[in-house]
Amino acid sequence: MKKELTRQQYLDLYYYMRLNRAVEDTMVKLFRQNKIVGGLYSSLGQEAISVGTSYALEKKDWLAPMIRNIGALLVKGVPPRDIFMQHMAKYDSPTKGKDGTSHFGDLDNLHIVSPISMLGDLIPVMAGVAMAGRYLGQKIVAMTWIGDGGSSTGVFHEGLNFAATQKAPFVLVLENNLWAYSTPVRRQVPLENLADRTKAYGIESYIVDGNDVVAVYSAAKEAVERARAGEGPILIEAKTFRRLGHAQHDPAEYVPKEMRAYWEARDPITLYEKLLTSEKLLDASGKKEIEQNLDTLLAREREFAENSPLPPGELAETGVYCTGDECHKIRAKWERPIAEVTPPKSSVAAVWTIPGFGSGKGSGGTNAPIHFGDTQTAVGKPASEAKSANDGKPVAKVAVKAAAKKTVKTARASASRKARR
Ligand SMILES: Cc1ncc(C[n+]2csc(CCOP(=O)(O)OP(=O)(O)O)c2C)c(N)n1
Ligand SMILES: [Mg+2]
Repeated sequence: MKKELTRQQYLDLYYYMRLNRAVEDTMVKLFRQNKIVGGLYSSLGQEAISVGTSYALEKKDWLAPMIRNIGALLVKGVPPRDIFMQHMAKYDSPTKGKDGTSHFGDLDNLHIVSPISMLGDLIPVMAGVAMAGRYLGQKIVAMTWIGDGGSSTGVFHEGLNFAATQKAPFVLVLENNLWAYSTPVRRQVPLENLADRTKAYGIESYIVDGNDVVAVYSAAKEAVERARAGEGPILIEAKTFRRLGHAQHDPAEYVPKEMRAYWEARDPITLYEKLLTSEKLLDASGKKEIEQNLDTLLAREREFAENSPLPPGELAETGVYCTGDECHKIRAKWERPIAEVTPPKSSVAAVWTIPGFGSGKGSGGTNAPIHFGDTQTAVGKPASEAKSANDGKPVAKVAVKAAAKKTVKTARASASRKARR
């Protein structure tokens, strides 16, 4: 499964892991200065997972991060200042100061769906994004992450089963860091490998060392290619360890010292530096140059974030609820004829068919009082122009008229019943 990487790819993986760690280190400082307004979570020791998996995606692909996936945001192109400002609830932040953690996305440019706090809920959402991409013929892959704890939620199972039956081009990364808050994984799942859960959905899975960025990237690249080729969803279980507490407030004294020591000796960045040095891809001066670039970048980004104002009080009520077009436009657009994206032409095979389905006939052979969507009918004409086979009248109007006739009849019948009493 090991893929040959170019020199640039090796160095990119290193740069993004270092950037991931440096951004989070900066935020710890900001937190201790009381400048972070919400909770602060850490991906210390898990950087290889966020970076290695998201680096396997193409620009057009979609991702939805969870709390320990700042590395994936950076790889996708989110500038560090946005992450700082978001956590400081500044007015120039992606949510204009409405949120104090990482709940932001970018649907238009970077193709990032905002995190959802309810664990597991991003799975059906991203399965849906993957399916939407397929309907539109975009050949995209959607990716999200889940923890060992989150993999025991109902929606994890529902979502993965749904994605599997739909053969959605979707990659789910299960970060098994051995702890869900203070619960060790062994006390909540009777499995050694959480990847075994996929057997229940008939889908493929990989198990990787989550502290080996090349192994993570290679597995992710293969999974993304297979999902894109129409093989359906794939789960990657990355074995790792949560080095700090659940969030800044949690000293995690419940974690055995030997366990922590074992994993601290397997720091993904230190391990990768050793590999890059032995492969002659990085030397002391190259490392120094990267460190200086990161220092300069982060000093600039932090300064920008600190100088951004807090949101003006009078805007507290705005942007809370969707107000229609001035909030966001719904731009549903069929880029391919419906016939091409529904069985038998779509990549999801029809397992059964109903004769006449989609022709406007009900199962009894009469006109069905339904049509397909408001934009197009099954034959590609706007619904308002669709003619029923019988009398040439628009299908929807026939249904309305028939219903109106029935109401009149019922009203007459009850009036005559009343008169008889
Ligand atoms: C459905 C749901 N239940 C509980 C929580 C509260 N909660 C947030 S994070 C967390 C622990 C998650 O552990 P895990 O999935 O292993 O992720 P990790 O924190 O280790 O990255 C819990 C219980 C939640 N957000 N959503
Ligand atoms: Mg966990």
